Amino acid sequence: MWQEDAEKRLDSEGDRLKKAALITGITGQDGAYLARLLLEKGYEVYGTYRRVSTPNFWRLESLGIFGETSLIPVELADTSSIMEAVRIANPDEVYNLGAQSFVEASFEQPIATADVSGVAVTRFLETIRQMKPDTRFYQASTSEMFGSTGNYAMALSEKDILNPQSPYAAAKLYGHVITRIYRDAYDLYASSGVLFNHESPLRGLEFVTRKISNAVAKIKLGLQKELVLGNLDAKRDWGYAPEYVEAMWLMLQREKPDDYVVASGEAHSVREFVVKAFEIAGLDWQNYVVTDKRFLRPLDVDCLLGNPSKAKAQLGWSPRTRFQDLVEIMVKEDLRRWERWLAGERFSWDAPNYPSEARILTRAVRM
Ligand code: NAP
Ligand code: F7E
Repeated sequence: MWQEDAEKRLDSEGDRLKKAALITGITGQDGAYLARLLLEKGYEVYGTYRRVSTPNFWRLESLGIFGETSLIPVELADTSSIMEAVRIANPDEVYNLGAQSFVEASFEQPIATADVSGVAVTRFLETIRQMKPDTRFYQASTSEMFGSTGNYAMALSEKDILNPQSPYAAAKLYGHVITRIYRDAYDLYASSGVLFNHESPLRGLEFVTRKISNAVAKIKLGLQKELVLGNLDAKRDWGYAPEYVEAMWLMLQREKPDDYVVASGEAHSVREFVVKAFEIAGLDWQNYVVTDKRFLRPLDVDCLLGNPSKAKAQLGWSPRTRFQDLVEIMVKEDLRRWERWLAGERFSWDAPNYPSEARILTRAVRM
């Protein structure tokens, strides 16, 4: 099957008709938006998902692209499954978005996080180096690598010091550095995007923005009574995820690989997000929000503010959706979902029902 896939991308002269991209973590927020973008650009899109008892394809379904991509089971802790994915997809571009991405969970599972979010980057780079060294590689690095600066006004750029404060950020720093090392040592085309927080209605419910927008919608509709949060003073530079995946693609279209900060250039506190979200629903946040130290982290980054000047100058990328609009998009979408749920509609994530046209490529299919 995978050989047929590779052949379909060749014309009669043996030249490529379509570029192929392999996205790890296609079931996550960024993976789903990036898959849609690359499909729109005419790519053959392969995505990796985890083999679990109930796979998680709701984001692909909600973007209407579930049957449009080829899905390959990959466990990032397992080198052989990564090699198999590269063999199947034979990619021109790899976007390594798969990771244990929740900072709080990294304090509970530091070793698994180090493996999946850190060491797995070397598994990929080494696979590419040995199997397909002309592949362009994107690594999902993060603003968390900067850690706290103690200076709320400091907009961080590619040149600033990296000082991680969580097992997640430490794992990502390893992935960031090893990407640069493979670029310099083996002349691989490997770029890292140092992305600041980016959110959307497809954000996981454990992250603070979606936790807030979902709670506001449920409170408004009488389905929830209160919202329990941790550190309301933390500040983040929040942007809109569909715009951030454009920057990933732009990075791999440059002549030479490099690292880029991608950010909105504005920082707001969790409290500001809360106030705005409740305001959009016509509610006073003070009647519903409580704090609990359960949601405080052993170490938290107090403020992250990014300076995307290099991405603007070299990639021609700029953020378009401002903070107020982002909050509105998220609250309105969660309100719409819960209204539909109250009207009796059930979603794919309530009762998975995957369309039969989905092309799930397994070892068995390849035989
Ligand atoms: P996400 O929604 O948490 O998605 C993570 C993806 O990784 C999911 O598809 C997940 O699969 C997959 N994954 C996790 N563990 C895996 C494993 N052991 N083997 C195979 N796949 C595994 O994250 P996101 O927000 O889209 O972020 C994408 C990437 O950018 C991540 O690497 C993240 O660390 C990084 N990043 C994110 C932000 C942000 O603000 N969103 C900012 C900077 C960097 P399941 O669906 O099965 O869980
Ligand atoms: O927390 C505070 C929390 O979990 C943001 C990931 O995508 O972006 C994300 O990491 C802030 C923190 O995102 C709650 O303490 C308060 O200060 O939404 P978050 P994050 O940790 O910034 C970076 C760039 C990534 O790379 C990561 O993969 O909000 N906060 N109360 C809370 N956070 C959560 N989750 N839940 C609360 O109740």
